[in-house]
Amino acid sequence: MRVTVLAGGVGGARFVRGLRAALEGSDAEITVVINTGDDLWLSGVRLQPDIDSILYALAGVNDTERGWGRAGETERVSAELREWGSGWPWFTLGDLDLGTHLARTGWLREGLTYSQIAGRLGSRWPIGVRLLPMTDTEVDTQVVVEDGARMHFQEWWTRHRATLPARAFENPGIEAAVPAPGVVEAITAADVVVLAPSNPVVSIGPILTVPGIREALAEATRVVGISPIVGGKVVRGMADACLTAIGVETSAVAVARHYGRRADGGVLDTWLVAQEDADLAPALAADGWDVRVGPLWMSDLEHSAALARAAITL
Ligand code: GDP
Ligand code: FO1
Ligand code: CA
Repeated sequence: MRVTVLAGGVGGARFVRGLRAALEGSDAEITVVINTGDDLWLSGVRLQPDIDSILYALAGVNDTERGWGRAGETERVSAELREWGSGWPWFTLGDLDLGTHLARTGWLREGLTYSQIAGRLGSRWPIGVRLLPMTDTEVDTQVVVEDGARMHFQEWWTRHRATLPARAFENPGIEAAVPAPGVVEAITAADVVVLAPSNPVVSIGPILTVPGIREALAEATRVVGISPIVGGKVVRGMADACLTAIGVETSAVAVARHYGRRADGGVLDTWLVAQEDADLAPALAADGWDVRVGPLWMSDLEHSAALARAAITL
């Protein structure tokens, strides 16, 4: 069986860990197409937060409490960078994490592409999953705020904690980008493609905006989406601020409609919602949706695996 997941960072990582556990012992192939809109240059190194979140989580070296970076991290270099006035004082580059950024930046300078680098990063630990960036082109997400000013997504998200009212999320240059090698094939050849319960706007959004990815999804065998919204709330994080900015209500139904059914030119065949949102299912079903109720709380590996099982056996 071949399963391809479109994913952002933490929500994506939890789901993919569950999927790997659910398929353990089988000869299934798992590919994750990861958002690179969060990526940035800082203090001369390239960061790829969503790729690193998934890599670290699959390797079991992630900081599970903080939700980003490495477990057992120290911050000596970051303190020095602050003294030098390099980088952003509100954005911490941990020492172990910096090792990843230095290695990546070194490989970039040697001429490797981001997808080749993802392959190298993924080969350090036996993660059992193929990691692919959505594209090899740098198309960082920018946020347009109320007075028309724009800033990097990380400044809006991490510095301002998504509190500045946003007008739009943009990925300048994305119209000229192409999917990274292997992405289209991973989508069209999969038995099932899963849209992880990731941020629909700034994690799944950029992936779907890369020219060629929606077209690939149109040819996919089956596409299942999992709601990141449970009972009208984001399970974790600030995705509601992103949804509000693009005029989408924070509800499992509104997010489904935002993605759309493949039969109507959207990207999904099936939408998985939580028990808490079961009462919303009939409204979607009346519009032709195949909507199912599933175990949407990924509170631990067991629950993540149960969700993954539900998503791929529908
Ligand atoms: P980020 O890149 O680190 O922000 O992570 P993602 O974009 O991959 O995922 C963020 C989304 O994951 C948030 O909008 C959460 O609502 C969702 N999420 C986190 N944990 C869970 C969970 O246990 N169940 C579901 N259904 N969604 C979750
Ligand atoms: N998030 C924070 O809230 N504060 C930080 O200092 C921070 C540093 C950081 C460094 C590397 C990295 O890969 C991620 C980092 N994050 C930090 C998380 C990240 O900014 C966002 O949560 C994601 O990009 C949203 O998915
Ligand atoms: Ca992200």
